[in-house]
Amino acid sequence: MLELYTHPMSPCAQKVRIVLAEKDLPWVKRHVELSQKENLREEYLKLNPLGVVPTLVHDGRPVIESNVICEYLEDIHPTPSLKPKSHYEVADMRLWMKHVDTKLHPSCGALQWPLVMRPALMEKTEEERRALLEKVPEKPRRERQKRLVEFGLDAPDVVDAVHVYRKTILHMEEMLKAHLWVVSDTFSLADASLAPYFQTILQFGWTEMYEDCPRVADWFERCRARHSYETSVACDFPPETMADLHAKGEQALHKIREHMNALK
Ligand SMILES: N[C@@H](CCC(=O)N[C@@H](CS)C(=O)NCC(=O)O)C(=O)O
Repeated sequence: MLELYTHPMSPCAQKVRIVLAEKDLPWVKRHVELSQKENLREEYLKLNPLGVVPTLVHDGRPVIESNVICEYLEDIHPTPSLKPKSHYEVADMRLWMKHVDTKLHPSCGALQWPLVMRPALMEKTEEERRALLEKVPEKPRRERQKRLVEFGLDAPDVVDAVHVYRKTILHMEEMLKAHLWVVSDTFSLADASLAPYFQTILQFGWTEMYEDCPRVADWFERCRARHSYETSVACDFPPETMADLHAKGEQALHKIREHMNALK
């Protein structure tokens, strides 16, 4: 039995849900309310000491870190395969997954936090907010979240995040000249890892980030057209949620543009 501790807007949980759907694996949803910091509760920290989603529990044993979970699912259910054929392409796939985990993911957090998490935390008293943030286990993440709560879109992390996104998109555009998907002609864990980070761009109405990259636009359309994307990501973004997120994204669009233009 597979259980997944997840949140609909978490891109690293979306990544795992895409992989579960691609492999048509049944799983039980355990919702973790991130805006209420349920991820920092003691019972959850016993499963995932880093206090983040996703966590996969397989027959009672936790597996953490979305990339590790994806490879674990690939290992236990190799068919249909989400690994390219050659060893070189597998290495390339892992490099993309690493890039997503270490660069794109924190960047996505820096863009989402001021618009989504910060308002929820601002409803708490300053004391409650501080106490919650102090509980974040890893120092770099804790400090980043504190900056994003204090400075919102003016935090230095936001400009860096836009630059990471743009450089990633330009790199993908180059790679997609050679093959249909990011590392080869077949959809792999690299595509499953990247796609959710484009949902963030879409939901906030910032698609001009890739409008000069037709191959990336086409790649994302093809990701969205997959059954796995529809049932694991798009289904959690009904029109009223999209409208709300669009409105939030619109407030930030001038900043996103400003940071994109600074790169030109
Ligand atoms: N490297 C981790 C990152 C997990 C992560 O940052 N998850 C976010 C949601 S996408 C989270 O749970 N954030 C809660 C928090 O930071 O308080 C993974 O890939 O699983």
